[in-house]
Amino acid sequence: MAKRNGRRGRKGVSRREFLSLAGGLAVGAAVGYTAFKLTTPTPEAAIPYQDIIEKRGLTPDDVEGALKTYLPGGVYDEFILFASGGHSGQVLVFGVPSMKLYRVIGVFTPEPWQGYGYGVKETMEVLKNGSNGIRYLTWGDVHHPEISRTNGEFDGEWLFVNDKANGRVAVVSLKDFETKQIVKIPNTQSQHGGAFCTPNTEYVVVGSQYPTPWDPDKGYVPGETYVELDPNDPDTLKDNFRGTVTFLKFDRNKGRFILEESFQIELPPYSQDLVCVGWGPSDGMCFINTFNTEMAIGGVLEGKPPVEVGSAEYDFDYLHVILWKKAEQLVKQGKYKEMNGIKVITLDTAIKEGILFHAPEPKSPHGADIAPRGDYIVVAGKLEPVATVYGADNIKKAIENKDFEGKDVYGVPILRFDAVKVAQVELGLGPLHTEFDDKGYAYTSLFIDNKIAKWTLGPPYFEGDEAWKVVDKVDIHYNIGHLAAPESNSPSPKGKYVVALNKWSIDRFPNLGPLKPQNFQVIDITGEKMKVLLDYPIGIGEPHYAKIIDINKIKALEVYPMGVNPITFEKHPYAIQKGEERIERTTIDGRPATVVYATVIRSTFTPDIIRVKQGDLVRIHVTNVETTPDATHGFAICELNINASIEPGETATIEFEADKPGVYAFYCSEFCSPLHLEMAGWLIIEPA
Ligand code: RUQ
Ligand code: CUA
Repeated sequence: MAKRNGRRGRKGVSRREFLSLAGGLAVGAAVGYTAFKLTTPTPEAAIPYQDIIEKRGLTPDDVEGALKTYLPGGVYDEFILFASGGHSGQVLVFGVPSMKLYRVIGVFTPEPWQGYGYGVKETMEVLKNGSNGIRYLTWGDVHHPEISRTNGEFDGEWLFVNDKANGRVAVVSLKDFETKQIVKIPNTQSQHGGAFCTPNTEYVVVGSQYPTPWDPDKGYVPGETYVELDPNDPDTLKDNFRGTVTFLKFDRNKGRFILEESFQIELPPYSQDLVCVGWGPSDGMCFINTFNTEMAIGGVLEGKPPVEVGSAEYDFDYLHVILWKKAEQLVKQGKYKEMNGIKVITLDTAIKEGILFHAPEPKSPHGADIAPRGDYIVVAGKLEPVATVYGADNIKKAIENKDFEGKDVYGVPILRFDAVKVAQVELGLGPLHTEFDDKGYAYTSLFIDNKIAKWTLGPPYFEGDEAWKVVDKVDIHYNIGHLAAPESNSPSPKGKYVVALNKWSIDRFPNLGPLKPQNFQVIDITGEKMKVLLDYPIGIGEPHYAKIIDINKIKALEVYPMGVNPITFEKHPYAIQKGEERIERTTIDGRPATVVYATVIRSTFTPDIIRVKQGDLVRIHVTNVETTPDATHGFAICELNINASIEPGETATIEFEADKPGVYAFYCSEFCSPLHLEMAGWLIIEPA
């Protein structure tokens, strides 16, 4: 494998090959490339392209990849890719096709350069309110980004991401690319199946992953709920654990989840995996693939099979089919139980009222993805070399006709497999996730084969013999998990590229130690054959999924309106104008405090000497009175673990306890001006 794409023994491009290639490219080239004029008679007169190609030993494929992904400064990418940062707790923002990294967003993890979680009160509160009541959480395992939607289409206003490790979801505004809210999902320990929006972002849907310990009356409370987990009791999971799917009400104007208007459905304690939410013919439904319907818990020291063996016993697992619009009605009718601040439709009620069904899925499946018209749901086989395709109309009809083939151990009806399945497509080994383009093709990642398979959807995308056929495969490097195509999983995918999110990179990059980077590969899908254009190593936590959106849909702010609190987008109550700076000694909640009203502008802090008393609570309200784009100032206080990043127009509150006496320099931590180093001041904490 290591040598498959090694650089040894490759032939360079001849001048003729290069010119014909470049000429072909120039014809269809986007703005920026046409100026190249590669087809003029003597291109080598100006720049010795051929020398460069020969010296660097580039192949025609290399040159094509370079020309199709190179982006000159000042020219913008066509698409923006939001990648989860995995266990970095961040979101990474790239351009496609260039793979320029434009932004790293601290979400579940404090991020000092953004002033996120290092003394800035507003951001500390986001992290604190989003913790779980037993720990101040400073990391998350980000898996699935989602963009807010209008009529099913990505609208570019809000970004949602989940934290698998702690059962949380966060809201990021795409006006300033900063985190606004983190919510701990009640009654849920881990959470893999989020975040996915209903077509108009009425709700953000999240599914639990590993079974949550469950008290039938009290649900789950971290640090409190205790149940028996006994490897000798085959019913231990069945009786004492549950899964959940949560519909978090989203207030689009405020950019906040509202738990009081949200609801949850209790699910069997299988491992819920990926969620998808339908539109068109699948509108009102959501789907969750599951594994471990065997409810194995392991116990290798107790002589039991490990989970991965115990959970592969049955030939079929279940795709949950959930009628969420009907569930919403049940909540309106009061058919719920309030548990830990959320309305819960119990498993019994869900069965009795007919909002939960199972569709059989071949053994340990993975992923659930909806075709552009909302008509097909594709579930990949993972352990089976096939993708199983379900028809939305078939599912609706089977539910209506009670076309069942039995019930699970809880009494959830199982839809007859042959009634809901419309196709099974043999793809290759280890199929995981499927994305779609604008021409009726599906692209499925093959983890074990190290490939992406391109295949045709059935009618009305492709008819007759052309339907459900693999048409191409491309090698990727290596161990691909998700893949992402522009605006896939929406009614209007844009095609053009697929980005492979590869877990391993092995020999693709220099060896910089045992922890290798993940590898993103940009793949051109415009031709008959898919073509890898670019490798891009990810030198940070493992991205799982990514969403790609048309760059024109992003409408970010240049500067904040003056005196705004970026967390709420409202006027900060302590914003001031230049000339209003002052220091006040006062009491807050009955205790001594010093409150400072400060401004920053190139290259001055006002005030620049701040005197407080030991034992004070200190609040420094800083307004950046700049109106120039990019004129950000930092506010770092030496030794106190404090750094704020204050963007033009922003007001932020730095809060800390003056618990130890001392004299500390503070300074601007953003190189803002020629006198940036002089932009400094003193914090004096006088001994009590
Ligand atoms: S799923 S391991 Cu997105 Cu393939 Cu998380
Ligand atoms: Cu302000 Cu450096």
